[in-house]
Amino acid sequence: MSKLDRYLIVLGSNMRHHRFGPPERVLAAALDELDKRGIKVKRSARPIRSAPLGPSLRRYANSAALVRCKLDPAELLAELKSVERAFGRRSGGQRWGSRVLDLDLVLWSGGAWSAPGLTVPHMAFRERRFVLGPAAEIAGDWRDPLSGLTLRQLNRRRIRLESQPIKTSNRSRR
Ligand code: A4P
Ligand code: MG
Repeated sequence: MSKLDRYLIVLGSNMRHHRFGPPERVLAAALDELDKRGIKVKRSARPIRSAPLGPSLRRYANSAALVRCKLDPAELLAELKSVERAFGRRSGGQRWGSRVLDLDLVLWSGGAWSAPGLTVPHMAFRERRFVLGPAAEIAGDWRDPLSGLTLRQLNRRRIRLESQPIKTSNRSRR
């Protein structure tokens, strides 16, 4: 039997789907679709609502899932993109514009992967509340291979940084 790889995927949606309804339902339907395609969902986080990062005006629903499958990271990304398309996501348009479904590959049990069009760990995941919150909920002990920190530690550090008062120098005060 071939060994299954483990992945942490982060899901986002900030548009209704004509059949599934509001963003939270879109995320639940996307998890069902992954399962049907042999990407077995072992755990999933409660969806959170988050303010949009970037130009979009609509709030997001975000979640994270721990999955197992036989695919390597490039094959899994191709499958994630196929699911996005099946949910009506169109390519092109404004960067970070509204989307019915976004599936990002954040961590892989094999460590780091770098190829044109795919970088794992996901480049921006360490700074994002809507990634670290759900990710730490389901996989707090998973260690980021680059920083050596667990998802729980990265999430705590992010909360600490965000709760620090903004320092202003005397000169810039008016
Ligand atoms: N790509 C490279 N590495 C990866 C990876 N690890 N996982 C490439 C997924 N994709 C990866 O992604 C653009 C290209 O990144 C892909 O073609 C893939 O080859 P995309 O999903 O087509 O487009 P995108 O999502 O708009 O681009 P980008 O820059 O990856 O955006 P992000 O980082 O996904 O952020 N605000 C809130 N509150 N919640 C959100 O979920 N998401 C975004 C998009 C912006 N603001 C948000 C949220
Ligand atoms: Mg994406």
